[in-house]
Amino acid sequence: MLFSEATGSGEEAVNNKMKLYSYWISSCSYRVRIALHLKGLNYEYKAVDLSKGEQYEPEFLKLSPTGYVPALVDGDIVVADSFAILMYLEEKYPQHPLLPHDIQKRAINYQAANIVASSIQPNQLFILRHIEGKLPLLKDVIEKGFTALEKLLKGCAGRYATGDEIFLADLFLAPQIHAAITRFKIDMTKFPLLARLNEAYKENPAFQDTLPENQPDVPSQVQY
Ligand SMILES: N[C@@H](CCC(=O)N[C@@H](CS)C(=O)NCC(=O)O)C(=O)O
Repeated sequence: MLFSEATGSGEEAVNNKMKLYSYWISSCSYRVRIALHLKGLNYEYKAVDLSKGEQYEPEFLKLSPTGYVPALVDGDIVVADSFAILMYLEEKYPQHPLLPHDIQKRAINYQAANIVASSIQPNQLFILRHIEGKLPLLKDVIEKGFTALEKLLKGCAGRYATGDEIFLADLFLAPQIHAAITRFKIDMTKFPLLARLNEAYKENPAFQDTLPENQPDVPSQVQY
């Protein structure tokens, strides 16, 4: 079998379970893991080892045409791309809504999510390899995005990004802040609001159980 499985339950139960194709350190996968946890959805963890190139296997490309994780299989439905998966989960499983009712807050959630996904993140391996050794450049991009997020969220943050409940923005922020600290050694004292949100994430199991280092495919020696 190509992708390693992380559940030991009976075969029938496993077959009926949603499957999440994920990689431990992938922040796009981490977002989806948080949503599944918040919505109380059980899933089978299918590890796609990006370091071994498993994302290029034809079997995986059938699920994710770009060859990127995450991908979700829910019965007959296959969805790839974290944003699409989150929207799918939101519509199919409305428990613990990922978007607030208030239209302005909804818009801020979309904006914060997209700042992370489009303005900060170059997660594709070919880009990362291309700019290897240019850590200061990556740090600048992250810090520019974080500066924008601090401004955006200043008026509306509560315990979480847009109030006292966890919404979409938090699902994008927590993995990005985690990566900024562990992989890019960003000094978070420059971003007090984001640092405070990160403290709240640290106290919440939806963010902790789904951390990269708590995934079944984490290597024995964690190296960020
Ligand atoms: N827009 C996609 C981006 C997914 C993405 O960049 N995934 C990265 C890991 S976070 C990946 O699979 N990289 C594998 C590669 O570049 O070969 C999403 O949000 O899911």
